[in-house]
Amino acid sequence: MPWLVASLLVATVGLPAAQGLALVPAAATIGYAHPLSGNSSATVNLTDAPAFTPSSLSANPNATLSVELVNQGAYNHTFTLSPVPGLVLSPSLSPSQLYSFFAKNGSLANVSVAPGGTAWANVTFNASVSGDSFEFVSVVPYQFQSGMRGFVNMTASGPGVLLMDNTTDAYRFVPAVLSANGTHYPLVVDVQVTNQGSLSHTFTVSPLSNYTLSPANFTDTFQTNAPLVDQAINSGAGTTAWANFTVRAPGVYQYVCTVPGHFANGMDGFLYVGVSPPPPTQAPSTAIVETWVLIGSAGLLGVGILVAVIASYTGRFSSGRSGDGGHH
Ligand SMILES: [Cu+2]
Repeated sequence: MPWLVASLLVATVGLPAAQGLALVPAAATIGYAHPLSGNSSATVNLTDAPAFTPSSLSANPNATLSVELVNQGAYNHTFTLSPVPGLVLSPSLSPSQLYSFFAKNGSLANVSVAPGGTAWANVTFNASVSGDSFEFVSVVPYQFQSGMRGFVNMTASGPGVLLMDNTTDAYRFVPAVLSANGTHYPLVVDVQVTNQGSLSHTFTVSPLSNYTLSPANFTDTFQTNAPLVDQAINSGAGTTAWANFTVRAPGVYQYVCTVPGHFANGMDGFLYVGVSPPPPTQAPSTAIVETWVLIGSAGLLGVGILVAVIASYTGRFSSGRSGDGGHH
């Protein structure tokens, strides 16, 4: 499972402690972790031309590409994937030089397919390879040299961290605790915010980590320190907007609704980035939950709170490449 890759883990726990959430069903207060499903598959024919058909594949960072390899020829072929992003192997490399390259650098996949046979290569790409390409070749002598090569092109826009939050006319975010993790910073975070009520709201993230805003000071604070994102959520139940922003460092970032009066009524929450959320606290009493349901917001109980996946663009920074394919 790609999401088990260490660098891609997302914290899964988290309940608001004292966020005035007595009216919110307990289950809806948890930001559950859940990876984007960016996995993909493709079938590649290996022929005696010799060639890969197709020779160009695309795949998503932070996801697994499964390649079905079908040998349509009468000779052995291999699907050997270079681990070096952006590198184009010179066709003038001799068979022994090609072997030396893979002996030195290893490979992301190295599958030999007998004539008439079928095999699979499953490759999980790190989140940091957004926009990169990786060359695959057949290392059977003189096949690469005769043109048996291709490329896996990574989609340029990584999925980022995907969270979902909902705004309600009870002046609440549900959940009011979100968590995400990444080993590389800056970390790109996407939060899908859905309006469960009828009023307009905003999803506005403080740029100050480990700092608690108050309804009295947040306006001044945001004038001095621009929010990481100030996403309007238009009126109308079901309206959805994406808040896309970048978090520079781990920490706890408060988010609020800036519509006058909403924050003062309790409309705020906390995003834990690379920091463990507080342990679960006692859930609201059943009676309160039932009351909540009865007043007409049963739909909230079905709110699947998705959270998270991953991605950071960082590998690209450390590898010195310019930032192609920026975040949407
Ligand atoms: Cu609001």
